[in-house]
Amino acid sequence: MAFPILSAEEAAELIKNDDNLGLSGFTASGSPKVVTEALAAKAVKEHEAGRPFKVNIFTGASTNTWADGALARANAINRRTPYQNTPDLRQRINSHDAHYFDLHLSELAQKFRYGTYGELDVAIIEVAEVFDNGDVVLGTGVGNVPTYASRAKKVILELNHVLPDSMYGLHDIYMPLDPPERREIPIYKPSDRIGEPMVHIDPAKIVGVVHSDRYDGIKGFSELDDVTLQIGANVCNFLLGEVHAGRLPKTFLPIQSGVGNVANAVLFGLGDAKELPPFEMYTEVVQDAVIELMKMGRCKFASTCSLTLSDTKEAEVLANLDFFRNKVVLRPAEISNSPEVIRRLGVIAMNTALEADIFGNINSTHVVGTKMMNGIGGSGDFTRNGYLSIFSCPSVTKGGLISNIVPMVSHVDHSEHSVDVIITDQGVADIRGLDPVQRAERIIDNCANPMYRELLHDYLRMGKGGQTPHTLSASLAFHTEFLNSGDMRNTRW
Ligand code: 0RQ
Repeated sequence: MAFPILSAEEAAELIKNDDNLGLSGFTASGSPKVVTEALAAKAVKEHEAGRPFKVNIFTGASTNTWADGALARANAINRRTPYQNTPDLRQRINSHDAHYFDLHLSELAQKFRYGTYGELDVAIIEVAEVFDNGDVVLGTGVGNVPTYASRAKKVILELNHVLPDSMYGLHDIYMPLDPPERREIPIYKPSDRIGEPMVHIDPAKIVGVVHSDRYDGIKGFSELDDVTLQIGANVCNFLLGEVHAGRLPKTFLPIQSGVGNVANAVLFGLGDAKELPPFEMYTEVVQDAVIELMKMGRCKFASTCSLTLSDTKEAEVLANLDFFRNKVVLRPAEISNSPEVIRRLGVIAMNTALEADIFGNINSTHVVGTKMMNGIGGSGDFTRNGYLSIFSCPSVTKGGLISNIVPMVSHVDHSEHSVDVIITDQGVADIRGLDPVQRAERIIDNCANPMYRELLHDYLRMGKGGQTPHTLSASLAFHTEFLNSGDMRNTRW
């Protein structure tokens, strides 16, 4: 090996207070594991010695308990973007200990290259293999590695021994030129390869290699229940209707599916819906369900930024890469989430809402309008540019205390202009071509839980005109009632 072997602690010593760090990986997969954990321990010691120590963390998406988790527990994160989902970091963000800005995932790499966030001091990159000329084979997630590796002043590699050498060939690494030289990204079908299997890193920048041997640490999903099963069935019926009506080609279009339990359930629904043809995915995360769909022959191919798999599923896939090799390609986030490619391929975008309002606006990020949950992630990249943009969620949460269909969302991530269809366990509201009042009637009748329908209809009737008849003084009454009594059903107009 041409590069020094370092312990995680020695690598952490190379990182200074207020450094900008670029981490590999995407939605936990392929994120660093041991250097960040050692960095958190260093931060604790620095704090105990009365010295400030915080770093700015730029990633592909969320990371893991040894990166975001450990650093947040050590209160060692200053700036953070573009997406996160660890409970400890969530708490730091909501108490303003960590300054998080929520960003469309497709944008971060180019914003870094444009110089928006300053220089990158250190990139910490998990790899499956490293060659003496600086070429590396990445692991289960790509994220923004090509940009971080090219921009960082120093690169620390985590050579993860659970990743087999046969990872070679799964990745398609491509970095677009920046304006005004940018050309089209030449992807015309999900399986097109336009780049190279490895990332080239200037060997002079590689300051050391640290050994690790951990899976990505992603938990399994909640068991499917009646509600999530019904949402999955409703999504499939809707898509089937679109094929029958000729609005979707019989050969189907590539699918994107978001993160979380609801998205996982929707994917399982697609496995059962044998009337729909086998499909391809142009997506950013491949969750456990997709692996099952590939084994069943339902999913023919997935272009993705990461294999976001629970540890048991990750071990299974890594042990059977020959089966998956011609079914998966892993791309950088700015390519997997490229608005240009998503629009060209005609992607069916399927994401999850925390809440939707009766006029079609979506909140995917802020609990009761204030507390950050995870972030917008790639949902905006896909929703705004998809052929068909679908949002799903249960009609109620917390046993009915919260209605996920509300008069006005308490935070807007996706506006009515980008949303085509809303689906809950109650049914489907296809809101294409409807004016705001027509949309509201359809969403209330088809998607709201019966225990909230009358309240929502009354709200709509209360409006005194205008194209979107809100009663501004009452538009957030569901939320204020929940904060007051803990039950939105107590709302009175
Ligand atoms: O909380 O765990 O305490 O019970 O929110 O809800 O129903 O389990 O849903 O796991 O599918 O996640 C939007 C968060 C949904 C996710 C979100 C509470 C609920 C529960 C989770 P508990 P569920 P899921 C691709 C695209 C944004 C990013 C995105 C997400 C918890 O899908 O982060 O789509 N999406 N990226 O009880 C208060 C409400 C609530 C609520 C649910 N209205 N008010 N709490 N909850 N609705 C991937 C990437 O971009 C990387």
